[in-house]
Amino acid sequence: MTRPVVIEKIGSVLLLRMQAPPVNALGAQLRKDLQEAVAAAAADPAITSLVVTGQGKLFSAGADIAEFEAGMAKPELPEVLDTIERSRLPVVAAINGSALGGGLELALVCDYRFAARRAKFGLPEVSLGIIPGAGGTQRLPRLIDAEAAIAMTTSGKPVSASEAEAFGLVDRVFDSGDEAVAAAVAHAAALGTARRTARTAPPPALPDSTDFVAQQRLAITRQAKGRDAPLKALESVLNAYALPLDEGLAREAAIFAECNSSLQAKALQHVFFAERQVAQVRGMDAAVTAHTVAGVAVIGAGTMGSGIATACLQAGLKVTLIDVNPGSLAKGAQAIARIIEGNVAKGRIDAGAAAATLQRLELGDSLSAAASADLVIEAVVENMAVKQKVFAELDRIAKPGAILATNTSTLNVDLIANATARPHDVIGLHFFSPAHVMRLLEIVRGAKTSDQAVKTALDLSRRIGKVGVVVGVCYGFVGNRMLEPYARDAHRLLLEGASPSQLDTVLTRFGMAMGVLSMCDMAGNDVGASMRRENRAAIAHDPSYCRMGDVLDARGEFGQKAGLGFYAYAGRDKSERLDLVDLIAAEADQLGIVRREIGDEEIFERCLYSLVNEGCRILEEGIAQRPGDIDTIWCNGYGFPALLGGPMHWAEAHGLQHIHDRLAHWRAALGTYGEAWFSPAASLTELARNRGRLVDLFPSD
Ligand code: T1G
Repeated sequence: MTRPVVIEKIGSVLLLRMQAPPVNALGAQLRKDLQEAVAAAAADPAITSLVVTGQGKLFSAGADIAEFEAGMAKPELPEVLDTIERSRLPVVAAINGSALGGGLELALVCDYRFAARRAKFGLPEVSLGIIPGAGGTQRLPRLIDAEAAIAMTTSGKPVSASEAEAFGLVDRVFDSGDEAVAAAVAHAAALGTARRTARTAPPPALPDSTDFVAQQRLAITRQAKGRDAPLKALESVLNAYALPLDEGLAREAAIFAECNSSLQAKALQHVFFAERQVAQVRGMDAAVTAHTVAGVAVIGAGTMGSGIATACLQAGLKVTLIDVNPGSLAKGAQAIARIIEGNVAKGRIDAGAAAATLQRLELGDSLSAAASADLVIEAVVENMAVKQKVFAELDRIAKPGAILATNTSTLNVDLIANATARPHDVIGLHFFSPAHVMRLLEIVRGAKTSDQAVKTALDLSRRIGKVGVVVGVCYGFVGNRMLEPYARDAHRLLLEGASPSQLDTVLTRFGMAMGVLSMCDMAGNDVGASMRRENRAAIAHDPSYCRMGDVLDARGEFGQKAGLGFYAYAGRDKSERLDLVDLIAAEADQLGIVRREIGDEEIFERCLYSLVNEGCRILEEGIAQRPGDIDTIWCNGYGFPALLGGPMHWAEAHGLQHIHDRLAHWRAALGTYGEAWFSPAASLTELARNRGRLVDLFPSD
């Protein structure tokens, strides 16, 4: 077994190379080997200095997050770093790639930091609900100015090697990791015995301005959006300016432990691993290779089509945007150019890169332009007959082996696939609007979809910067299927007496990025109505089903794009509609629904417990592989707070039994409507009865 630390003696310098693929996480064995190597070197008079570096694309991604839940084995990272910092041997860090979290903290106990230009430097701990726990909040302020130290620690955002050099965090930058290692060894060999660490640095000072701290706290509170860790990180960093190093380190360790035992940390760490686990697809041949995708054809130049084309272009792919309507094609091409040129204005890319990106875009006014594409993504109107016609045509035109994908958001992918003679090459790629921004991609595996098509879709999603989650075929797949009961009950509560702002306020106060009725107005009440028309059979038994959405659609009040929907819109300003109450009351009267005072708790329970209940059904049917997949979908596509870990993780923490009992309560309390929609899922009933956990029924691996 390869040791995670490879030791090489170069003259009087000992080169310690961390080798723990894929990210040199500072796991138990690596920590132990590092500590032993440093102690042994310090005891060897022939060794005068050390160089530490990483093997592979990263220096180190920090502590092994998988150890947090179980508790860290000895020696813990702070102890190992203390050994290095107190050793008689000066150390040069040769930072071959990104140094994140504990990886940066390791570099901070070294005397010099030589970096490769590609390296990034960050303390992302706050995005895991914790703070740096191995000295980052105490040693960084002793090296760089307060503003930069506070920004890095409380935002979690990484900085580039050139920024780090400008801050004084890095001493020299090299074009490659190997150059950094060679220079580090040469520099280390020339070093005397004096150490240059946080222990020898003068105590740091805050800027003179009296309200510096208050301003920082205000800005961080605003950015934190309910997360506790950024303010905890600030509290710890400020100790660096008030306490001696060892006291500051002790306080940091205490704050770290407090954060790490919090619900927020458990939720955010769950989301971290859930997002990475989605790539493991059960039952898929592990040896299958993806189809090579160099050229993509996108059918339909509307909002979704041009967004999808932009996402592919920005990832370096050649794209042919196709639309039989010349006006739509021109509009789509303009929309793409606007986004790409907008990135130049925002300083994200330079003009040259923008021009090169747009040069990879071709336009086509007939499906035949898709003939040479490796992947075709259809984004035409959400109508089964239209999609089947397009796929039958594509079947004739597209080259053998090309993957044919549909961007349908609800329709049966198997029925679309059956319009071709190659259903094994057909797959659903459900993007979310705006498609060049939203990270989520639902990959819909049809009954006949091949493993190669699934693998190709997973690789594409990673390539275009998306989180691709493989789901099965049913109405609305995972995301939209769970949105149905959540939105249905919000619409019903309107008829029963709640107001749009009351509803949306309860949900945004809970942490949703947007209230469900504001979401309907943003997506378009016409879109919601046309989806319901396609699904009429399943909802016909309930005349109140999203009634107000259909009424607004019939009145042309589609929402934001029409200036009127559940709210009134003047540009970006949104306001309550006074006339809506009468409209709703009239519909309720027609449906025989008696209006009453609705409490916030009722809204909370009915909307969110319905969401969770549908999630359980989806797991029972195997439409989603594991609860974490549902959490990844809802956190990345529907604005469910990652701070709560996603709907299924949250439900577990909130209490599955309680959710079950309250659903049963509403089933009884809401008469026929309750009977129709509030029956607890079988798995929820079972888990409530035996006080089980979701993973008992739906294992994560
Ligand atoms: N611990 C354990 N596993 C990790 C890991 C980590 N720190 N980082 C990545 N992995 C796994 C990941 O689960 C995946 O596994 C594989 O590595 C590749 O990752 C004391 C307490 C480094 C930018 O927050 O941001 O230090 O799915 O798919 O897209 O103060 O991973 O293959 O089985 O993400 O190239 C702070 C977290 C820790 C960095 C690479 N560090 N990692 O991205 O690959 S807390 C972080 C990342 C800490 C100290 C504290 C990214 C990456 P699998 P990947 P990638």
